[in-house]
Amino acid sequence: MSYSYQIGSLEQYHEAYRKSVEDPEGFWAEIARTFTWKKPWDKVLEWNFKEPNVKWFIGGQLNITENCLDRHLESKADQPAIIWESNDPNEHHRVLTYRRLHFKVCQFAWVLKNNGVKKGDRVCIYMGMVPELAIAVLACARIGAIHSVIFGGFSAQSIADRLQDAKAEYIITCDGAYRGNKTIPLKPVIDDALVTCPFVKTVIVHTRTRTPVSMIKGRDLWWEDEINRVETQGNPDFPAETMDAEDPLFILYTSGSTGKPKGVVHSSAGYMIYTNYSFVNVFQNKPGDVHFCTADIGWITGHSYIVYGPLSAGATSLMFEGIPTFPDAGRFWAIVDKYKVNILYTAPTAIRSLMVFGTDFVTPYKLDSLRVLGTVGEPINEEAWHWYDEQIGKKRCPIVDTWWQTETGGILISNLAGVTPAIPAHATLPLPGVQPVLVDENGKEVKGNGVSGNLCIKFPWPSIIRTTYGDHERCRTTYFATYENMYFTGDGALRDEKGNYRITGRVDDVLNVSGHRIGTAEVENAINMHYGVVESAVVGYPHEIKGQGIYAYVIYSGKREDEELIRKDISATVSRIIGPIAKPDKIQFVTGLPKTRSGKIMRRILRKIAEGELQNLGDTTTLLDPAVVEEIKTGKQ
Ligand code: 6R9
Repeated sequence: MSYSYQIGSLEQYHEAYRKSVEDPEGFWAEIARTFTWKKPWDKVLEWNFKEPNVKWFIGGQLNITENCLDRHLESKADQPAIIWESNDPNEHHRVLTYRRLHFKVCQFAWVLKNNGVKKGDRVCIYMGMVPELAIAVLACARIGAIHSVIFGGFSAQSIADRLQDAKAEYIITCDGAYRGNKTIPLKPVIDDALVTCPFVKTVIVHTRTRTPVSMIKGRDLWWEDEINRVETQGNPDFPAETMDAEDPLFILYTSGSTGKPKGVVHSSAGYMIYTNYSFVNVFQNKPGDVHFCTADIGWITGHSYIVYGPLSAGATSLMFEGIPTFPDAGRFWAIVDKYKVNILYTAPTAIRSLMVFGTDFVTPYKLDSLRVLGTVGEPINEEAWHWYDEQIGKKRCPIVDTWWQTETGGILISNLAGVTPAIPAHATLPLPGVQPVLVDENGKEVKGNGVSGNLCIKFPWPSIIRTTYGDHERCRTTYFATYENMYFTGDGALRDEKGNYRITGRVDDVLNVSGHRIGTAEVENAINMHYGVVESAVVGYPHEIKGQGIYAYVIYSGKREDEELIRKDISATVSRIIGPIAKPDKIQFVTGLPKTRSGKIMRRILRKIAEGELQNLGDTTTLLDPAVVEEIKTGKQ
């Protein structure tokens, strides 16, 4: 399949962009027509950002898995859909052709049906990076159930919060997962979560590590037994459920500036079309390419650019179970050579962590199959950009710096590989269909070039967030109420003289640690749960590898005979409440926090101290007690 809407030149980009702004409905309808629909749409778009209410392809019916699987069976049945590389390089890899993946997804859709899962039910998926994770996701979509994948690094408490919020009655998990030289328990974490979630009816457990797990009669089932049951039923094809274009496809929880993570809801048709369109154009995928996105499917990047984007485009997606430094820091490059990877998509934090090991781990590999490199998740610093360009791309592979968010579903601002110019550390230009604007603090649009402001989008694109699960008002206030008639991203940006965007990072209280979004309020809540903690304030600070590190100021009431031990205790509490990804990098004990007279913590000051900018703290006269600042400065970690 070649894609009629793949942009091949700078002129074509400008032409597509112009059309997408002048006639968005005509533009997206032309692309949407190339997909498989059960019933065509009546109207392309209806929207307002006030409520908000955005609907694309109204009246259309489809199933995303027919577009990701069935429609490729005629010409690509034997082409690899998913290539899976295990954590252990000596363990046999697996290849699932489109025929095989279709078969497996249908089989597991039967398993879900046999266990009572129906259209609209929420199914929580907590698994390692095994092919069965992709199979489970697609089987949910086939049956019309709403999947909610939770990253394997979240704690039992975080899982319980999400299960309760989504009212999910079904869980798919693994006994455990392999990551580097560790075996991570998964089912035991689910067991802990279920203590407070008695409404969960069924847990299906896939065997990966075969570590001992408890299996409760009447609730827990082995994946393999359930597949055997389907096999004895004769394995018929599973007819894909008819979904309305706007039926929810999945929920994915993400952090915001308030304490509780939000369940971002994406639609069936708009999400499919936009992830496909952005995949095809940003990475310039060609038939036969091997696309390696190193993200975990527990994050939006994995949803959009391991599963739905590549598969809807009939591409080959490489899925990797392990970590970049096991068995050594050359693992990514070994995988590139082993499978002749053409497109590599990873995060700046991974690049920085590998740079530290030097080029000894790169030089043994040819890397000559690579054609396109990509980055995502956080701003990339120029040093990492150049290392990636020189050492990995050998200066012959365009780097796409892709800016987007869980809420946007797909890449919104990025250069298109080899088609539009790359600029180090710049996401550059919006994709067709995306209308970014910069606004000042008063909400006024900053026009022209060579300016900066808060990044908003003023027109809907097909994969825009539809709601936050169970709380539409929260969606409105978080994204659509800050500036009238605009979607507010939470990021700041610069627009250079030529109109290229450079994303500077979050302007709200959201941290980006190793490309993972973590709310400061979430971490504070967890720290405050620790015995002896009176109050805390969390800020980010520049971290060489992680991009941002977590710095916590803690007022502790108990005795602090062994401060190091208490720090470890507090970290253990955060790990228990949120998960290891949210553990503070630094904890400083203080006796007070800088507060305004109205009781608000002055984070600006705490941020400066954490950054080591002790001289330049700005105005502290409005503080209730300016003396605490001196104390905090002296005790800086
Ligand atoms: C896809 C993803 C979203 C936040 C976003 C921004 C940051 C992502 C970026 C980038 C600079 C890039 N971000 N890509 N910043 N340049 N190319 O990461 O989604 O986990 O929701 O995070 O990540 O701050 O607002 P998500």
